[in-house]
Amino acid sequence: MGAMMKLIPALLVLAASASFAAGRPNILFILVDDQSPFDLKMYNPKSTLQTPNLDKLAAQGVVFDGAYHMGSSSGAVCTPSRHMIMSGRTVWHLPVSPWAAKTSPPQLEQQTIPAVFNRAGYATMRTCKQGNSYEAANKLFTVRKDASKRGGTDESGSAWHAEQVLNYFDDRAATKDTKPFLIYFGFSHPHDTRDGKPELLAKYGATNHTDEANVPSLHSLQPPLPANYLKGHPFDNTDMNVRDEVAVSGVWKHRDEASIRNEIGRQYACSDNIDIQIGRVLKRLEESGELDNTYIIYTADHGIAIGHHGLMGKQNLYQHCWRVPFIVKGPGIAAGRRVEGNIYLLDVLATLCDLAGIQPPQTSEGTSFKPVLTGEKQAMRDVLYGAYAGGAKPGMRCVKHGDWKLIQYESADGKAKHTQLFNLAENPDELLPEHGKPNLADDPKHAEKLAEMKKLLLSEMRRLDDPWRFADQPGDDLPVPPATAKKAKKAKKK
Ligand SMILES: [Ca+2]
Repeated sequence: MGAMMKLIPALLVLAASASFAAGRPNILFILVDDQSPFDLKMYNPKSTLQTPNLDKLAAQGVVFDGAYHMGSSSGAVCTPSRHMIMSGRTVWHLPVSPWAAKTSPPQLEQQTIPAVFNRAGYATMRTCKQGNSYEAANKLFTVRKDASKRGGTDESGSAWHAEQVLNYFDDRAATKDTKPFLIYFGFSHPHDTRDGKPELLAKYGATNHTDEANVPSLHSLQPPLPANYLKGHPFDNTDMNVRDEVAVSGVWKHRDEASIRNEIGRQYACSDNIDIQIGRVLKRLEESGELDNTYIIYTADHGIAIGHHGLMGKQNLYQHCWRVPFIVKGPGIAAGRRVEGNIYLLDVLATLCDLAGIQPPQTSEGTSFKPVLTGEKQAMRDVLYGAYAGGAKPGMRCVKHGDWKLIQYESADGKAKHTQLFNLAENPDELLPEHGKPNLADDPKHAEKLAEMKKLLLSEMRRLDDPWRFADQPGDDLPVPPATAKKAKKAKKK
């Protein structure tokens, strides 16, 4: 009996490693457009958004508290984020970055998720929105069903993307395709315009508000205001007039309680529908018998403000925008785990390769976080860096180390200049002096910590080839960066 008891854990470990080593698992990568982790109850107990399918996925897998996108050189934050996911390149080494000709290898698309998995013998399929993405990579998926679907009906909304995946499963069954699959299951929502389905809007007390001259009505079912809500952002953050801050249909420049709560209600209606659609696809996967051999990853390209800190868009580096939701379930991953992780979206390619037993391309700069999935590690790195340079330059930068986070803002003309220091353990909502919470950067007691974090930020900026420096940093003899690549510049700020 005693020996048997001792054997059981060893057998479990063997079984777990055997399923990891089984090889050629399927991959279902689910990407939503513009979702803050704080929209989800698993990250924010006060959220009223219902996501039973994601909750189930989380209970069966691992939830990451520290998953981040690395930033953006343009207002179209989606575009670099999706390039980083596809290629595993860091933010200043993308084909859409300044100095791309020097820092991004030629034909990088041949080293992206679809190209790598096609070569490895996978069947690759993609459905997602059109535009603000990585077109050269997107078109390499063997099956591609892209369209922007942000309407309030099944045909014009999120159900359409699920249909494409379900149709693909039908085709696989009909042709008896036995190749492992990699499906990039993207949605166009909850990105604005947040036209929810009527029954889901009603659930969250929201309307598809279209009248810029007036504000919607308050409703008891509308989600509450976020804890860090403000009627306006208290200082110039270097990009206060970007499209998302002034022109999002349903809110525009309004920041009153009803406009914000209604818009969060619309966001939740869209995210609720996404959850329903994910449920349909997972059910089919289970019926086909392929669920247990499939890694399922759920995440967003970046977060979104919608009233947090008086902001609407994703063009800032507060946690609601820099952080992303991240859930993984699959063979060999113990159920119900919660980890810090400290991963970037650009680690996805290296990780998928690791899980599938494929050599990652040399161009990938990401790190496989499989050790976090297996439970060997709690986190992949200590220091995290974020950048936003879509408005005035250098723009915004942040660095996080443990509970401490520094955000620095600066415009070259000197109009914007601000430094924030947060301890996220005691101030997780990043409350500001306007909320009654002092800025630790102004507190002499934290001068040493501030200096330490500034030093870390500079070292990350150097390590990652950030093409700009702040006035209080060494210039490092950097030339003035060229304008962001034409492709990103022309793209709508979505
Ligand atoms: Ca997006």
